[in-house]
Amino acid sequence: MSDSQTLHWQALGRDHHLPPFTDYKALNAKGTRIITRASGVYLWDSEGHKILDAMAGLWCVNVGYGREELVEAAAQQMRELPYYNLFFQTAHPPALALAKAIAEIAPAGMNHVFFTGSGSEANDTVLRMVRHYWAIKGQPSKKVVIGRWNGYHGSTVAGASLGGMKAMHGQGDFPIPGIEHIDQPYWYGEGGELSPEEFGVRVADQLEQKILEIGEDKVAAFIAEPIQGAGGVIIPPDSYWPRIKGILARYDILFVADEVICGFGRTGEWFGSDYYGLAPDLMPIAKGLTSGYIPMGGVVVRDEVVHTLNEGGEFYHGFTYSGHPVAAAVALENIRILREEKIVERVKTKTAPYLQSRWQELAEHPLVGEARGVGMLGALELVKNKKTRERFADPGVGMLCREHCFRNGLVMRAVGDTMIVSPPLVIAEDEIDELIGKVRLCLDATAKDVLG
Ligand code: PXG
Repeated sequence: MSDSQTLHWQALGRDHHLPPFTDYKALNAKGTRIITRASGVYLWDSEGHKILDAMAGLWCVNVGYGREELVEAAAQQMRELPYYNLFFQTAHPPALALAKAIAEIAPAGMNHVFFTGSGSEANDTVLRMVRHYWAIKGQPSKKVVIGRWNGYHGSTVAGASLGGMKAMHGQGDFPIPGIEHIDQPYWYGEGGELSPEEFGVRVADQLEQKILEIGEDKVAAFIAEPIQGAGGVIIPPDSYWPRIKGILARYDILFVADEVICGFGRTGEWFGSDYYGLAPDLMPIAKGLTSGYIPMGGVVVRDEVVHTLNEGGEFYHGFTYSGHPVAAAVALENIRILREEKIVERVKTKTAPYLQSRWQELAEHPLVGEARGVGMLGALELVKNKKTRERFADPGVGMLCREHCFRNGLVMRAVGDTMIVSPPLVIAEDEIDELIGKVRLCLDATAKDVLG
């Protein structure tokens, strides 16, 4: 493809498009990168560069790019029934079959799904549903949802509020009332002199303190990602989830495990809740549900909650595209592929252990303070001083590294100075070798820039 074609698209972007999570002025000064096609774990840009996509798009292309079966499932469903809705006592086969398929892979006792168009809509549904639930149970004052600082639950009003991204909160007075936050279990960044185990207990105990401070009679739910994704692949210390589980057992509040990233095999189990042995009441899902081929989300709901909802009259909530038949057909086919090709098992027994052992080799690099990972998730902390965990004063080291990644044909995401990967679950061992080789190249180039 010619450079002039790229310039043409960049001009269209500048003249007509407002992209998400973007500094418009900064982007317009240099022009956007145009991705034109993809296959397997690779992308190609408009200049013909081949790029290893170590982020699976945005943590979503679990079965990899170019799966014809998903294309066929969509085309077939479009011919048969391109749209109908699930409102007002109607339904269609793909949504019903998908709800059953999800119930089969979800943790025990979670047998119903409310469909949405995205992960953000799933979390808006969570807020609506938990408040409705407590009202039905005669406790309408139980409204407050406790989230965590630096958690990510989407970008709608409820999503941004449940999340704990302070920069997002700063743009327009969020969180909305009725949402509170506790600290994240980010030992490397915030653990100070405590051991990871001590720190895990300390931040988990904040949940109990918060419940007592607000009053149990006012708390509806606690929401958390099993592993924080957008926050920087924050893997809690081993002490964290058992301690949280103990607290949840003592108080009558709902637990929401946001599985938008961890779900559908990312950790080597079907859900992050399986990986940590959690028993959530609600699980928002999206991304890997369709491997990103088409937008879809949902909330998987525990039987006890459903029993209560059944007694509550009409739930005044839903979206035009809740359970869209084409999206449902694609999701069903995606789940069939994950199951029949035993992709989740392969991640658990073969490719994740391989990725994680090779990822640990990167801890030796002079720039890397910590290399951590679970399943098909990995993070590297870039630091000035490995011993003291001191960061670089200039906050752009992660972005610098990211630029080197693009130059070397690799998509790796920077969250501040934390570099993260979340490759397609189908990545093969030789592609993992290529990934590690490229990450090393980029770390070397970054080190040259900042360490001299
Ligand atoms: N929950 C979690 C845990 C997520 O990661 C959402 C909800 C919202 O889903 P939708 O489909 O509404 O985007 C997400 C989304 C990033 C990045 O930069 C992460 C997400 C979205 C966009 C960018 O890491 N996660």
